[in-house]
Amino acid sequence: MNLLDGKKIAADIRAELREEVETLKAQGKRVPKLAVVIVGNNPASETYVNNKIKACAEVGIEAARIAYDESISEQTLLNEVTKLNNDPTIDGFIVQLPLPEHINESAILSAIDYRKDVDGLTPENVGRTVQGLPSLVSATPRGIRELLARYDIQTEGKHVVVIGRSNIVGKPIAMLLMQRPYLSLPGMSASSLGDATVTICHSKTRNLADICRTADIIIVAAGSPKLLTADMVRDGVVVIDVGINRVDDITSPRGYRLVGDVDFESVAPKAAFITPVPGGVGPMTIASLLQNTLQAYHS
Ligand code: BQF
Repeated sequence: MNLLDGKKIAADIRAELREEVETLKAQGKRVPKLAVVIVGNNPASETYVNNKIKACAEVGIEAARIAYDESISEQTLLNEVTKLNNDPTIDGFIVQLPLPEHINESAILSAIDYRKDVDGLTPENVGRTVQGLPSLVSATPRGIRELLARYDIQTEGKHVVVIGRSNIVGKPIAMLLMQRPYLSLPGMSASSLGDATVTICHSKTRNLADICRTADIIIVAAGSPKLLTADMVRDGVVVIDVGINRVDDITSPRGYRLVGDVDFESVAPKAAFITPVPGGVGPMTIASLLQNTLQAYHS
């Protein structure tokens, strides 16, 4: 078993981005700037936003945190989006998800100018990604691609099973890995990835275990601890665990610990490569957000 060390690869990417930003500065150009909009006080969201702002600081990207109370109206949030769309000092921005129940997430996402949509979630960017056109790709799928590429894991002709059908992870990673590689996107070191045969599974899929046992690569993004167990995988499988679940743990200082969607202990011995949680896909997601911010700056 080999670990796919997202923590290390993400640090490598941040170092590369830092060089790029240093070069811009040395050329007397302005520094890229990201804005992060956060609504309410979900503790997990606070942590994620802090991770993003800290990563910006490390690479020299300017970051603005724009916080709103839980009670903000959809219209006020739409106005904030319009303001950021029209602010020439902002290269890219994200609206941290999930949003409170009373706000229509898709209305907010659709209002974001696709050129500043560094989360890659607007209909424009999703459509362009599906068509293999230059686009800002959703950060987690971009990170997964980057991780596979940097470990020289090929996908041509491979059977990739994706568990989870979200707009943020499941759907876009399936599209990207199925794509013809010559249609792949600029700024990605992942140009050889693609050409996979992809099966997308979800909570209503029958015979999930049988399908998984035919997979060369399994990407689990279901949000369910220990969903993938050893009996569901064959020897030599590559496993990408996108799950970030908090489980109670009285021995941990915070009272919880993070686990993925994979029963790591039983699956890892059978896997050729596997991502840990924490330290796998999560840090790659943050690094990809920074890459997207540089991409938006240059376009
Ligand atoms: C790590 C996210 C679910 C819903 C909304 C590093 C992150 C997580 C883990 C992180 C996530 C998950 C983010 C680790 C951002 C990834 O060391 O393993 C970083 O900050 N993430 C998010 O912004 O929104 C989410 C998961």
